[in-house]
Amino acid sequence: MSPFGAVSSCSRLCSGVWLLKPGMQSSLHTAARCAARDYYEVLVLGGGAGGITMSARMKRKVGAENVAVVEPSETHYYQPLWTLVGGGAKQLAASARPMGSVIPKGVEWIKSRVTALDPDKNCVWLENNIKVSYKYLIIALGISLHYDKIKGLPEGFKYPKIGSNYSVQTVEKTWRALQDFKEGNAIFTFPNTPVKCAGAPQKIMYLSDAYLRNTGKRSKANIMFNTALGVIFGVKKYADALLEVIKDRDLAVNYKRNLIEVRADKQEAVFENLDKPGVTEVHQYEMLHVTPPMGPPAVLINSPVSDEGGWVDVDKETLQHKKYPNVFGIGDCTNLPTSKTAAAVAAQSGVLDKTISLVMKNEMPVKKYDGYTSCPLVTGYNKVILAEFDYNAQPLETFPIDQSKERTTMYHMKADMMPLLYWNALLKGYWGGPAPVRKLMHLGLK
Ligand code: FAD
Ligand code: UQ1
Repeated sequence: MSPFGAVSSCSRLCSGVWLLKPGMQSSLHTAARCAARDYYEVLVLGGGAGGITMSARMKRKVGAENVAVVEPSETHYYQPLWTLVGGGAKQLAASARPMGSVIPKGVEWIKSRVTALDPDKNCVWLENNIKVSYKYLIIALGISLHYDKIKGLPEGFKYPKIGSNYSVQTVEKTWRALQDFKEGNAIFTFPNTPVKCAGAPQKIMYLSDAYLRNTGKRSKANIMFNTALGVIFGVKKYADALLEVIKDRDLAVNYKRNLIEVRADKQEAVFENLDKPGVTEVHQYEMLHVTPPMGPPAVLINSPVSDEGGWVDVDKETLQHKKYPNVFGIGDCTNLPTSKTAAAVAAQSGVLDKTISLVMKNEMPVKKYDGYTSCPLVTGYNKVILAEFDYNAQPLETFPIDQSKERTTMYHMKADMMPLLYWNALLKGYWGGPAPVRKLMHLGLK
């Protein structure tokens, strides 16, 4: 028996939030029809890259009517485009689609937020104390942004000269700050936490450098990358290439510098020196790009499915939960020891599909995720270094060319091909990462 009953479920779940805005493609899925039930064979938490991809794959496996996705947002964003939006090369609107249009047809959209997980009872709790049970659970809740951990933010974003490509609210401010640049320091930060797309904090620096050169303002700019890390990138092959770019373009890198405060009214950024506890540095800025501290979603902290850090505790090769065999994790919310990207989600989705198939047949999962992840390092308006690597931080490149070189072809792949691949293949459950392409491409060389 449903905890809210057939009729009351509609009224409780539907109070306004189920209605779609004009123009949204309500016919593509069942969210607007309030058919929420209290049990699904497969329940997916999160309607981002990992959640939508897995619901498409699960629909093929068990039928749309047996799958539901819990997701509160009206809009699904292709976040990788935000680097280019912040650099003025793409419009924000191109990164957005109505959530209803990406949820696979027939799959239930539970437009709510997960508030607690109870894997011992095979159920989750949603807003308004609604309980939903499952046979299999896929957790794809992403990573949370914590601008509020920097003193003076997020309220500092109401001032000009400051932006952040990491949030839909602030990404267009990056482009405005860049266009507004007159003279002084352009500062780009990297926080002291795990992040998604670890290359993005520096990609916007390279775009800004290129923009200032194109507009004749580069000689008036002092560009610096203040990073909490001790290296520019975690894979030596690409780090070496990036350090060359940094030298060529006269960019300054300050390691072990962590942004702790923004005085946006005075255009000042305060950094702690991680090598010298208690020592802080204040920099005046003409432009500031903030990469916020990040962490696991609040609902996962101290949850039974999480490790001590709050990340979903999964087997690194099969993506099956280490303690609950009917629970799986994908993407940024997991403790998979690889760089958090949509490219990683793609490779993980193929493995997880196989893992779940076997678990459904009471067989042992065998497919092994190698940690594949990729970061198209945009180094200009027509240049990309395509970093691809595995759990061992070893390059795992798709194309039989030296991908550490800046290439225009790779820029077009990032800017024009990847969005198509994302919307039309990944989110539809047909793209499990480039491993088959890599094998084909490298065949000719053997
Ligand atoms: P997300 O796609 O973030 O989805 C998480 C979903 O969970 C969201 O829809 C959220 O609303 C939902 N959610 C959160 N809490 C709850 C809750 N309590 N209940 C229900 N739902 C909830 N990747 C690349 O591969 N290449 C790139 O070039 C690249 N560049 C990037 C540049 C930027 C500026 C950014 C921000 C990201 C970039 N990424 C890139 C990273 C990529 O976007 C993410 O790694 C990817 O989206 C992760 O997918 P996910 O499903 O784990 O999380
Ligand atoms: C990828 O698969 C992917 O997910 C769709 C991305 O996210 C947008 C990427 O940025 C990249 C680089 C890949 C890998 C794909 C190829 C063809 C190298």
